[in-house]
Amino acid sequence: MAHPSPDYDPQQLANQIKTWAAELGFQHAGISDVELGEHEKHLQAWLEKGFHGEMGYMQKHGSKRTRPPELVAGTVRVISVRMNYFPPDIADCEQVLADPGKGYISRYALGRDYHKVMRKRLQKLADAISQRIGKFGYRSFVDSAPVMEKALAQKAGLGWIGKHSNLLSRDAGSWFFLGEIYTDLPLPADTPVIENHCGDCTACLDCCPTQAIVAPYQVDARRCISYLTIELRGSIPVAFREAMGNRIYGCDDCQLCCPWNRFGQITAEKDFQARHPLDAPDLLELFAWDEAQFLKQTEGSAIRRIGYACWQRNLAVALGNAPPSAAIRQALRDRREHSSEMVREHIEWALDKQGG
Ligand code: B12
Ligand code: SF4
Ligand code: SF4
Repeated sequence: MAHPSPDYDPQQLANQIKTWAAELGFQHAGISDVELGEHEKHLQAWLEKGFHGEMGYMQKHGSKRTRPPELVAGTVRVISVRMNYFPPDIADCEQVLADPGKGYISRYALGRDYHKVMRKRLQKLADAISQRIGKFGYRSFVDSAPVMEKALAQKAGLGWIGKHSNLLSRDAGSWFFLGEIYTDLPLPADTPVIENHCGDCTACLDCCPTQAIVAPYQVDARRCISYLTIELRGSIPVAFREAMGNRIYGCDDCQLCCPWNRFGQITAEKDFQARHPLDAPDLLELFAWDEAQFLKQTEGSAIRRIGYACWQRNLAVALGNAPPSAAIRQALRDRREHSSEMVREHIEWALDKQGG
């Protein structure tokens, strides 16, 4: 990594970085050092319990995840940013969840893929820094590499890690993404959020449909609907299918029931505006899409990453959970023969639930 040009005032540069970040549409930017202390032990314990399931990438990189300089040599500071994603003018979440004819898609996935949106902005932030001080060492990330995003953001003062394990803040709740720039600039670090404002609340543990939050701050991903619908490539264990209800891509329940999300902020970001009718789609209409339609309708969206087979799999489970109807049974039968073995098994399960 190149060494930073010495002719700048680190405090002044840190202030400027925060101003530029705000101008680029980030609602909060903060700076931390690279010592992740206890977080490394918690990650290790989580992996040892097998909570990562089939997400092999969570254990593949050893200590690179918890020791930033091992991932990018020379890193001494991390700039963490947050971007709100909850879109305005969308169907009421509880109403969609309560309507078995509709599918529920996580609110983060209703607009354009956040990875692309945020990575471009982080690049602009890095460009602004190099225009000011000259060449410097950095790498930016958005959920794209072995990075402890929540722990770093907590250290940088963006919020605390709640019992559901997401980062949240008093003024913004938790409906936001995180991204970061690893850098060799010796910037002044911000004050971490030490205080945890969860208090005695256990709402997220109580409302989780699959009891995936097995203890405060510990999510067994293998039980989490977000994992089952997005990360898992194979068969969804039968034990969780009923509890999934009509959640067809991700799950927001632990955030919907969190009291701090009463103060959650709506995004003004054009890219995160919801593509209707994905906020309250009709299950049978989605199930009727062929692969070409799926690819077209999800262009530029994070949903596309799971592929058509997993999409059909998730829809079959939701249809199985809907009240018995002749139209649903017909749609399931029509698809049965044209589906892969993995999807067919879910269709059979759904048909069984539908009474034939
Ligand atoms: C793997 C992963 C998942 C997995 C596992 C979730 C998890 N909790 O780890 C699955 C697929 C289930 C998932 C789901 C979701 N994810 Co996710 N996910 C990640 C990813 C890639 C890594 C997270 C990680 O490091 N896990 C490892 C474990 C050990 O960490 P942890 O559970 O957070 O545990 C920490 C603390 O709770 C604490 N801890 C752990 N055990 C203990 C025990 C005790 C006693 C104590 C005191 C503390 C403690 O220390 C740990 C380390 O800091 C990050 C991106 C990234 N690179 O960081 C996104 C990320 C965390 N996900 C994100 C989102 C939005 C989601 C969903 C909301 C999506 C959705 N709507 O479906 C759900 C939320 C589910 C939930 N309750 O966590 C956002 C969260 C933004 C935010 N505000 O925090 C991130 C940061 C992506 C991003 N760039 O924005 N995710
Ligand atoms: S995302 Fe859903 S399934 Fe996963 S921990 Fe939260 S409430 Fe439970
Ligand atoms: S629901 Fe309650 S316990 Fe869970 S994160 Fe929110 S405040 Fe904390």
